[in-house]
Amino acid sequence: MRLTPSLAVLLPTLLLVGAKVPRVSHPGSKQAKYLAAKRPATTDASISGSFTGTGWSASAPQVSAPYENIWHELTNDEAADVISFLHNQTNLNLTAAADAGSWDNSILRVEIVTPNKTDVLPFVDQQQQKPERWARAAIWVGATTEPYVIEYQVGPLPISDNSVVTSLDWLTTKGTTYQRNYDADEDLKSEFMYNVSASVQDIVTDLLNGTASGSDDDDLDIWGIDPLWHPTPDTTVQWVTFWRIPSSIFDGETLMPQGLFFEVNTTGRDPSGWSVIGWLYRDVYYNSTEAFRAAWEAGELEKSALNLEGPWIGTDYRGPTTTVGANSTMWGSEKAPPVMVPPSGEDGIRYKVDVDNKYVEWMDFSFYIAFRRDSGMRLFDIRYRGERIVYELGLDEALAHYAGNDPVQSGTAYLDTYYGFGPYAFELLAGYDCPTYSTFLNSTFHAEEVSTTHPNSICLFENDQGYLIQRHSNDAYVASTKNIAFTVRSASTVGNYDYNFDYTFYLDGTIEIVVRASGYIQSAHYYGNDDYGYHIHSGLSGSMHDHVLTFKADIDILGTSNSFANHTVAPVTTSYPWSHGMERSTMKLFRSYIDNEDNSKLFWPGNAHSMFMVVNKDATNEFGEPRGYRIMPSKGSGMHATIQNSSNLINSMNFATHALYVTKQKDTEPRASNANNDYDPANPVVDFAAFFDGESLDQEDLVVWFNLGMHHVPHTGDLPNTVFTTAQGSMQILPHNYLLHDPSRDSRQTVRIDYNNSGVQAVHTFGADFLTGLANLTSTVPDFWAYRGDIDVRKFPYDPQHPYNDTESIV
Ligand SMILES: [Cu+2]
Repeated sequence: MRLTPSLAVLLPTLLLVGAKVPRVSHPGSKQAKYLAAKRPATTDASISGSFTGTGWSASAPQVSAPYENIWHELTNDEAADVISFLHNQTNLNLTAAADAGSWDNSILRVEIVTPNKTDVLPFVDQQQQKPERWARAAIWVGATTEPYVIEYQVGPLPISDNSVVTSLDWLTTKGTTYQRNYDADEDLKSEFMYNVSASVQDIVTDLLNGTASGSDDDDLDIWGIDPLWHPTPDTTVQWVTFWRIPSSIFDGETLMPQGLFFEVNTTGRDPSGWSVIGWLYRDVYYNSTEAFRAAWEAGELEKSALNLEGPWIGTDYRGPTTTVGANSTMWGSEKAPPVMVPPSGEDGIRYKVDVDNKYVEWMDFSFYIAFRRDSGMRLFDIRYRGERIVYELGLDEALAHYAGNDPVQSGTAYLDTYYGFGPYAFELLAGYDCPTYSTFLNSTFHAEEVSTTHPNSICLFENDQGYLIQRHSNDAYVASTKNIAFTVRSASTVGNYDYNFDYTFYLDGTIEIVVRASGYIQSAHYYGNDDYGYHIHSGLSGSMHDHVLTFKADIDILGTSNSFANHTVAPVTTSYPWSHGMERSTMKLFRSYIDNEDNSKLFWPGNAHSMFMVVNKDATNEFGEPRGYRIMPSKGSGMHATIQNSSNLINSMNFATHALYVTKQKDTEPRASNANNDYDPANPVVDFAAFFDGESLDQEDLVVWFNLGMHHVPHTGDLPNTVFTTAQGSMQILPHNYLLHDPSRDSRQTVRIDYNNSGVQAVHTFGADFLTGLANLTSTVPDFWAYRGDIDVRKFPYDPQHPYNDTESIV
């Protein structure tokens, strides 16, 4: 997603010097973010419990994890040690990140190397040696005419005489983590573009009624395509356009494109060699600034409608008087809506948490939570009734590929792990993002030698799904079972867009993965682009784009020897011994396996007529059916990218060509992409296509990769923000002949009422407790003033006496 200037202001420590980062922040958009100073709370804190430094423990009963969370992100102390150790490696010639310029070498980020599955399972399952803990470090190498990013691994941890800095190339498909950075001098490029704008300031003023000069007084911003283009391997070009900078708190810059574009050649690191290639206005291309100026001076340029700031970009309540279209009838909307009420006290909480190990138990499920800078929250070792069913579950990449008749929309294809989901997983707002009675956990990432903690950025809660999981009735009884589910949630605001991630566990053994999108769309200036979206405001097109979010689901069914079954229902014409020789048109179930990676790039079949399952052929149930877990779209129909062979991403979107994939698990293929791919998409560090090399999938350790998302063609209902109700997709992983009956029968939250014409004869509640007493509704009102933002801890130079000397807050 586009990172807007005002967001960049929120996270100054993320502006990695010299790295490819959000375009230069504009001072004009800064001031509004600091309006909300701390004030006294309007209510008492509604969350009981205490802030422990590792998480908000709420009142959840404690449990001790069966083993330590070996996937846990680096602690602040580990990060400090790794950074210090790297600085001791004189051959790296590192400059402290706080002092580094684009021609220095510096540490971009440090993170844990997720331990190899083949090392973890002997430790977890057979109490063998614990896997060594290693860090990975992304180093920005700027002191060269061909700057690059490279990753190393550092360890083992804790740092000792045995620790080394060594190659991480084994985690790539390219054979090296080396990745060229063609956008190293971004600040200079911005300055160059402002100078280009200044050279035609009279035209910009006339057409756009604004100024983009890089000064505090600007009302226009300049940015464009992502990633950059290379018409030849040795050249770098980029199209940019003008955007209006909001003056209010609402950072809706991506709703205000102005319709004037220019292309620059920014090859090399010497700005004196950079040049303007051409201009575009109202679909007319001018091959030089002089040609563009001549057309303007000749009066040939008709003015387009501008996208100007107004209440329409704000998300505040507007009231019925400003409602466009039919009159609003939201009678009573000022009244508090129904709320979920927390069970009273610790006794009412039905899950257990080991906060330090981010380990959770709910009903028949247990799992560990980990967090990554690139991809955010992940779950490990998900067990159901004591058996592992998913070893790893998490996001791997998020693609947002745009299209348009203008070069900026056509050239936009965000790979969001480049920006990272971790840095933008801000604190969740209790009572809104999650129920006030949730348990909240923190997340931490380490970038630019600063450790940032987002308190309360992961929440855990149980809630009633609002519909039953089971019911049946007749003229003698009614039986119903409540559909209570448990959700782990985080949300990341990656620039203009907000992604909400849910992992929800159900009483029938199902796990649901849900992604929802909200926030500001990136729009296009409206001119001649009816084939690329709808006309949604005076000068605005809702620029069409595909969201494809790739998830990894390493499913293990009763061990790691598994197969991938395809059971298809299909029409047949057949006769039977009893059909007197007559053929009947009917259907059958056809069973097969996808037994090789040559055939394991899959689409969801039309009419959903195939069932895909990970099964264990050697673990059949007593009826001879292999036990397994099925994977199937829940909300939406699954997803893959419309665009194939993307001109923008080239070899870096091979995870988005199909709806789902199955591969043999390899320690060297832990992720479908790499955050550094975006630096040079033609030469990705990890090319997902390379995972498919004809290996057997028959009773092997399998990984399923699936895509969620949507074909997003924004309409007027996306203004001012896209809404979660429709912008969502989900996948279910559900038991399939896994147990011998529906396991939700084992929940006591079931009632059976026997009745006849005389009335109720018996009520069966199966030992379930019922709420008593009065609900404390005040406790459901969130303490808005308790919102704390993030905590940065500079690690180099590290001063343990003043660990919070670099604290930044987002409020
Ligand atoms: Cu969208």
